[in-house]
Amino acid sequence: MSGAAPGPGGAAALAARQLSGSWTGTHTVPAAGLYPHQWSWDSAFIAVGLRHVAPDRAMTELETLLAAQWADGRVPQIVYDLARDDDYSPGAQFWRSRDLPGSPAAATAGFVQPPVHAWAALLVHRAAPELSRARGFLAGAYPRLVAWHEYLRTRRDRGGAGLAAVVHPWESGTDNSPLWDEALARVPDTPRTAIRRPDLAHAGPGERPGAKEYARYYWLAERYRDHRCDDRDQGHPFVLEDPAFNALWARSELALAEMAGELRADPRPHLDRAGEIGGSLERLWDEELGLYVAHDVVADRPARRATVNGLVPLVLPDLPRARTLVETLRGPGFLGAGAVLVPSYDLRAPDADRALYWRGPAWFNMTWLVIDGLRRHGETALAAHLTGPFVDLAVRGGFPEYVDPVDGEPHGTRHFSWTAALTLDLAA
Ligand code: 9YW
Repeated sequence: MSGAAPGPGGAAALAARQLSGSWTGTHTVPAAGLYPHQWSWDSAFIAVGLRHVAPDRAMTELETLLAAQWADGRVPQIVYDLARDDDYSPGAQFWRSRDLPGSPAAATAGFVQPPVHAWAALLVHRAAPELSRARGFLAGAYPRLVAWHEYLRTRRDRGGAGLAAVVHPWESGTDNSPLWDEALARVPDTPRTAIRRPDLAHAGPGERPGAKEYARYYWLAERYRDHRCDDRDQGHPFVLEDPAFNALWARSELALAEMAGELRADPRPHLDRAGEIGGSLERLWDEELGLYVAHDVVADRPARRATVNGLVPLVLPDLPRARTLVETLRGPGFLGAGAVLVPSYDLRAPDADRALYWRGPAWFNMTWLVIDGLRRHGETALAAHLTGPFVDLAVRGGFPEYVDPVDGEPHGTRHFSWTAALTLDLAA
């Protein structure tokens, strides 16, 4: 990497400008071109950054997403902009969500993404409490967020252990993570839908999942859609408990407790729930790897891969495993491998690839979560050690989607909104 990076003030200004360019009036696109709609967990991270410069937009961002909530409480993975339906696949035509009972007026995907929203909403509220109160932001968001978490509790505890399961790799937000390999291998690669890959116009094939993976992604999405997205399909072949998804759920449950206090509602059910999810996470602990792994509910066995998903539980306070997680983070598979940001996958693994999507590159949202967790557990020096390269590589790379964790080379699309938003958060 060459060239001088601007100072922190410059980084924040560039990030803010980047986000303004991707604002549609109701939400921010993750990246014009590659991702032209509204994505669920992207909007949460984007709101976290926007709160510093445009809290009104941060509130609108989350309100737009929550307005697309389904009657069963799910907050959808994608809210489609119908004017752009050909630009991303699978699109609104694939899901035909509006044909399903209980779907919102907006056209959406049937899947969900990690529940970071309550945490984000609380941060947004705190950044501008007067605006938030005047607008009724929390009062409007809280019941919707409670319903979202209820959906996870009542419809997604497929393993019966108090954890929410994902039914597709896309739901984890970490699409081709090695955590999903074994389970995905039992999914047929014979979808009926013709697969289009508009993504390959915006990122190289060596930076995106392959054709075989896409075939399986589509087959699995068809199966879920054809069962009316109702979560009752006992034969669904892909049901996994992800440590990152569940840790974020618990962290968001703690945020709901704070919101409840603010709204004079009872925080205790949320605190209890957060404690229960945190307790259930124990089931995902892997002593030998020194981090959390996923659990394959269908095969009833762990998916034993060392990924950044297994470090994300650091965001939880009172985590008995925090010290071991920090050691693993410092260890030879992650920062000890010469990485300056947190790799998505243990770099010693024979199939790790520092350019390939969720199989090695560092993603800015995951590093931001780890930084938050490090601060929470008093590891401020290590948090600061990650923050410098975070801002530097984000700005130098033109807010890339992900980077080589060792040499910082940018990969995927540029002008990626959560990279800009979280840069804004760290540089603000
Ligand atoms: C895709 C929008 C989404 C993120 C996911 C990321 C990617 C979509 O982009 O998925 O086409 O693969 O994996 O986490 O929400 O930014």
